[in-house]
Amino acid sequence: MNSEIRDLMRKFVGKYRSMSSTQSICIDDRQISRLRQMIDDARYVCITCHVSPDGDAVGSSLGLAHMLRALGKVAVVITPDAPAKNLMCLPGAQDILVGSHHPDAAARSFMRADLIVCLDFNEMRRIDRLVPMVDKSPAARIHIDHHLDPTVPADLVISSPASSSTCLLLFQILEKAGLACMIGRDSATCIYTGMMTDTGNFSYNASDPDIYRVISELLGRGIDKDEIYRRVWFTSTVQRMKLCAFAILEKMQLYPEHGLAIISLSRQELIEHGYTRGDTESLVNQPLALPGIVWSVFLRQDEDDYIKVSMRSVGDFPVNQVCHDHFGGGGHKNAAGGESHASLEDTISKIIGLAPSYDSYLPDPATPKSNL
Ligand SMILES: [Mn+2]
Repeated sequence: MNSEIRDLMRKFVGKYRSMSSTQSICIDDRQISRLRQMIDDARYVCITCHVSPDGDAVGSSLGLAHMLRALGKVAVVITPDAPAKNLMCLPGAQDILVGSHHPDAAARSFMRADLIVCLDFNEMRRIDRLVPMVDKSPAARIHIDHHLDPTVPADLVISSPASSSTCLLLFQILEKAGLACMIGRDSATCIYTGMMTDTGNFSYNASDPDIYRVISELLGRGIDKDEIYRRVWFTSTVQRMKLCAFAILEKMQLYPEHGLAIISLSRQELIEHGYTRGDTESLVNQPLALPGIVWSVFLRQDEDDYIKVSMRSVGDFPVNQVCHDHFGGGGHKNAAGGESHASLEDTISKIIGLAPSYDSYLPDPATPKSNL
């Protein structure tokens, strides 16, 4: 090979190698050895995650539990309330101790634990009824999460808001701690689930090349990724399909001048359609498929005086700012949430009223983005 070509190749490989490492997280080596020490010292580990646990919360909790059991530890996953039905197919999901169903057993378990691992939440109030139980426990505590502004009190905090999922972060941490060899098929299945659900099946927040290296590691452990997708993600019920169809057909309001779409569902409408938790999951993303819509709002009236506000956006539109400034919430630039205690009508009027003040974030139609 002549030297000119060799130089060119070196340059090319160097360029892409440096690009690929830009988003990979940096975890402090001291944190990793502390984590390893805490795991080695523990015999009875409780793992907990946020209320209304999603794929990432359940996936990371079960993924870690399987790994710890392979190490010979007792590992108990305790969730504040029951996970959505589609997650119950995950290996070990049937053994989850649900705090709302078995509060006494949950409290006893936390008291017995010598280590508690808190996964996928940034504030204690996110574990709802489990807060006093965890607070009372004498166990050492590890907190691993990817949400912004973590405030969970713990002996070891590993926070990485740049990570697309807690599951991805967990795998990278276990790998660094020399424990990847203890991750078997069941653990890998659970970890893959959270990586998949938190990125909409790798359709957003999924440009970190390390995601795909980790997927390849998980595939190597025998996971059936297509089956996980089908069972966990691409599964529905007649009620859910009809509710989402109704929401889009009858309840979607478009304000193209502000790049805005609003979908709202009242308490009454939810009841009429036999709503169960998880049925409106990812509905908020749908309007973003429309040309010119960069900001999507979904309002769900869970109680007469409580509306769950969810927002998604594309590009530079900062929905975390909208949620923070007006709905007592926050999140990421393109995915955020908050709440409203006004009526549904008043909440919609409020959003329409504040929309013009965010027009400066709309993409400039005179300078359309270049093609891919
Ligand atoms: Mn998550």
